[in-house]
Amino acid sequence: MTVRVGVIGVGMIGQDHIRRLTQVIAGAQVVAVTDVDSARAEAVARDLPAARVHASGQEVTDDDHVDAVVVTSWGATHEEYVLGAIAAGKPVFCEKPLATASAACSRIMDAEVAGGQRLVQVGFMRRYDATYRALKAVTHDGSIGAPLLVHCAHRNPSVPDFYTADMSINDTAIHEIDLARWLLEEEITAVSVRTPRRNSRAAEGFNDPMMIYLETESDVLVDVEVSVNAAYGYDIRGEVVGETGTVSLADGSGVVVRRDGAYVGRVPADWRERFVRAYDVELQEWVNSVAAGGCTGPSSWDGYAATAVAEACTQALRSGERTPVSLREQPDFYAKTH
Ligand code: NAI
Ligand code: ISE
Repeated sequence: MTVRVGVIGVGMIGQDHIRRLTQVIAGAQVVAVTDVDSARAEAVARDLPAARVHASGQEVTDDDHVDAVVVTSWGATHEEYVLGAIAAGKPVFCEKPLATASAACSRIMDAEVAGGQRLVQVGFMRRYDATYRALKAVTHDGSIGAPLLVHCAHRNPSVPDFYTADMSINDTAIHEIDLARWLLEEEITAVSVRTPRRNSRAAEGFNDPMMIYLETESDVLVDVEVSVNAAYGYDIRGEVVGETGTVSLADGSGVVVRRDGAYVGRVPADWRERFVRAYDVELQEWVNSVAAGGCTGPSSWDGYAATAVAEACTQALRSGERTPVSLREQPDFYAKTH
């Protein structure tokens, strides 16, 4: 079966996912696209012989030729389109964050539960990255003892002018928030945020970098450095400290050149380069699950929990206080899927 996909929002990652749906992975065809920038949607569709251009996301979710929907518009618009796909009974792959407010994520969960079947997968692609999978395997195989601390760094070389400190949390650090839950297989119970001297490349009043501290149910402490003006490249780091050893992501995945008394490796330019294979695996598994009539991967609950933690971090950034995270009761519908 070929899964006919409609894509809502064809900016950077929308186009990258269309490329992989059409050129990299098997079993999918892009049959519809839309964007509030209609000229961009037209331009993208020119290279997609089977794709119609729709005037709105609602037209995509309602299109009878669309079997499944990919939502890659701005975070604040996700709720409307995910709810539209659920109402149409169609599987939907929604880029992170599931929504920018936990109340919106809650409404998505309620609609999905009422429909009686899982339809939503959230784009937390690090769960599909080979190095993070290896990190998780060692964390749980007993070889380093029980985890005590997790150190993370999430460095972007730069961000667009409209980026804000809140987005450093709900658009960037949200990856580590999900990662901590997935890696440690427990929820986050409290958060704190500290801000050092501002990077002079950041806009006035923009707290960059920042340090986020996440506390888990079993009292593991996760620290996350978020820097979005790091200049030198896209650098993602992670280390788990256990009772008797540590495990960390290795530097780079390419080669190291030794010459002239120095050794040099490559720092990825951006998330597309660093996580290219993770996105491929993620979307292939999504297409496979849709073709098989099911839904796997990060769920609406995972999207909700991550956004609820991000909200607590935003509050902690403003107040300077350690802030508890309060999650609603997990519906039975979402069996523990870590
Ligand atoms: P972008 O700004 O490059 O693209 C977004 C596109 O959506 C634009 O073309 C815009 O015109 C369109 N759009 C906005 N509102 C719309 C609406 N209501 N209906 C239809 N189209 C609309 O942004 P980018 O970087 O592609 O990010 C999009 C989403 O993907 C965000 O949620 C972002 O957090 C996520 N993302 C995830 C990544 C990951 O590593 N998993 C990497 C990059 C982005
Ligand atoms: C972007 O939206 C992503 O999701 C990238 O993975 C992340 O590294 C970047 O900071 C975000 O802006």
